[in-house]
Amino acid sequence: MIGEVRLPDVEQLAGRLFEAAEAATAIPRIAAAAGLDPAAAYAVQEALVERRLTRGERLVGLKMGLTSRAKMAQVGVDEVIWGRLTDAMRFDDGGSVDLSRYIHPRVEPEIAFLLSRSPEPDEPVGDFASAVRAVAPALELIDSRYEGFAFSLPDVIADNTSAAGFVVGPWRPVPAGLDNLGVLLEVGGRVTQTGSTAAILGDPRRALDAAVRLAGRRGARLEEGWVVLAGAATAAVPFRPGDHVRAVVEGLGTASLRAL
Ligand code: OOG
Ligand code: MG
Repeated sequence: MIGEVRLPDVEQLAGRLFEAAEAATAIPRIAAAAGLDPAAAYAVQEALVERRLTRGERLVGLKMGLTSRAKMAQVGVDEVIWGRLTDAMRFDDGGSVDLSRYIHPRVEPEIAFLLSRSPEPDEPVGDFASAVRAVAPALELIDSRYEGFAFSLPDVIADNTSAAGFVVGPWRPVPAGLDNLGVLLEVGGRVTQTGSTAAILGDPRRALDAAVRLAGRRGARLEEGWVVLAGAATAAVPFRPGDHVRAVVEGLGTASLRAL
């Protein structure tokens, strides 16, 4: 047993979420009926991502979620969460993505960190000069597998925190300060969201600390060469065919993606 859920249910729930993503078809929320608590929901997430690994995908990083008030308010969940990123989710900067593979995709601006080594599970890496090789502006494509893009905390954890895709802009050395950089999200050259890296737990470096600590608590270790997304500083916006989106982070540059 994990929480209220029998182990076989973890696999069954992971299977439902996996099929929903494969078929690009939303499903009803699962957590309340299955009695999922956050711990059991992380077990479902692990089993869900395991299905991707079984078909040949590779883990390439972690994403933090709900690290800003703007995001918490948008989805009505106010706890920091994390999910797993695989190589198949990554798109080239300036590239394009076929949106018919998704249910109700949204995009949001992110900050990405590139790990230069594997931090110890409880190590504070907030000063992180020794653990981070580079930083980059990034975009995340999120796509809840639940109807109406609506979920509880355990629902969204089980659904790999809505992870669907990401783009990393040019890497650059970590600047002295990361805690007050302007963030813009542009769609078709028009600014649709504005924010600051200060919105991300006060400083996006705290998101990295949280990644190490929260993932470590579930037995997941961050690896050298992995990408860590710090969580969006602004609300996400719908991503529609024909849209060209760009994240602009002051002093770091841009990352862009086109929707087909
Ligand atoms: C959950 C994922 C949150 C972020 O950056 O805060 C997230 C969602 O909004 O569906 O990726
Ligand atoms: Mg995100």
